[in-house]
Amino acid sequence: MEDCLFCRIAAKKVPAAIVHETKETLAFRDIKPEAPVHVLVIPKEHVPSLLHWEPRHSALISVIHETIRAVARSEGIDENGFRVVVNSGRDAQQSVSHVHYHVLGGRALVWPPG
Ligand code: DGP
Repeated sequence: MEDCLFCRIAAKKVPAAIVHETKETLAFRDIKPEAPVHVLVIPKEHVPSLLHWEPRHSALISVIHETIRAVARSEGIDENGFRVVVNSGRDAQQSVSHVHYHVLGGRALVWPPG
């Protein structure tokens, strides 16, 4: 999708600090980090939000989880722990309509989130 920011990042038309890539997924640093490690994991396919995953995506969802694990290991946050957040819709303040998994770590995270 030409007008989708994360599609443009996935297509390398908009620069991003990429930390991990597979054929189907991309992981890059969030431009406004909320923790020492703040990486976004996205499918390269345009899926607007968590509500738009379909049964045909089950293998892709599995690759998303593998990508999250690879990022946690390469960023060195796997041992102490990390958080994965998916904002979905207005009340959760989803600001980019391309599903993305925030991977946050590198400090003690408070709970509950705001
Ligand atoms: P959300 O609020 O859950 O939709 O998160 C969107 C995130 O995307 C937010 O934390 C900031 C990040 N972001 C927005 N624009 C860009 C960009 O151009 N590059 C990168 N790397 N991150 C971006």
